[in-house]
Amino acid sequence: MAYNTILYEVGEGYAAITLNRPEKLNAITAELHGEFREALAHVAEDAKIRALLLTGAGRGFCAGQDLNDRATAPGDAPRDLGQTLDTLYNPLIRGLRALPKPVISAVNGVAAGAGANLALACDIVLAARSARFIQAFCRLGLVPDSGGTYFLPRLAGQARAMGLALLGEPLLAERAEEIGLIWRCVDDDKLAEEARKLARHLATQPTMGLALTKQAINASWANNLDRQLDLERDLQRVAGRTEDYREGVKAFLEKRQPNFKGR
Ligand code: LHQ
Repeated sequence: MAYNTILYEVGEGYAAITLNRPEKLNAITAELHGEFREALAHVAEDAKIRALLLTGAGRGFCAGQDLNDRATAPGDAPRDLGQTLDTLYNPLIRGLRALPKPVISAVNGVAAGAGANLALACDIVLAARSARFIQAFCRLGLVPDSGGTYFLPRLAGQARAMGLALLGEPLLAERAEEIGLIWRCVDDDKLAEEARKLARHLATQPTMGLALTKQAINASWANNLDRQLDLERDLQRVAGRTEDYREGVKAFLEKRQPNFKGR
């Protein structure tokens, strides 16, 4: 598929979406939103795609909203940013969280504003050692969006969430790993291969089981233990009916590697 602002590639069981406005550090425009949405719909629909990899072209991952789209002349009525979130950013974040396939972000460089939180919305976040995360919203008088106020305190704790959001200082990838904001930081020249390796691996795994696991872990934030135990019961019931569960047990008993089909 040919797009203007993203690259979309499919191979070895996974799809890769590369934000592709490198001269603007992959800042997000309305066009990019539209193309991303379309690509995500393909990923969701195609059963042969069993994992998604998200990364950026060039030296940045994503610098958030393209601020050129947001310039206003004196006397202009203020833009309704709530509507922008309702129609563009929130559906994107919800779409990634709800995608019944694992999503990896490979943060190849700076991730700022909505770009940082887009990365954090993914299930597994890998980052290049030179990458940095910036909650740039406070520099503009804005509130962290795209899930920032949800992810930051949950992943890194209240004190760090407040510091990051109120100060807007860059957080280096190594430190992001140390404080549990991301899964792993790797050397810059290893990022692309590590990310593809992970995507290839996840694409061979029991996709339904992974999707249900993702659902359960994401739901846990809003549940007490009782409700979570009930949810685990319900989801395990579904997982226990998959072909992959049957294959997993059979392969174990036959002392061989399982051949999961994602069903
Ligand atoms: C950019 C951008 C950018 C346009 C770099 N836009 N061109 C907001 C409003 C509406 C609704 C929804 O939600 C949001 C959420 C948000 O995302 S608000 C936060 C928006 N992002 C930012 O405030 C980050 C702005 N960028 C920066 O602070 C720096 O560019 C960072 C720290 C990311 C990188 O710094 P450098 O490595 O020094 O690169 P640079 O600043 O030289 O940028 C390279 C080019 O990219 C440059 O263009 P130029 O034509 O001069 O070479 C920048 O203007 C352009 N660029 N971010 N968001």
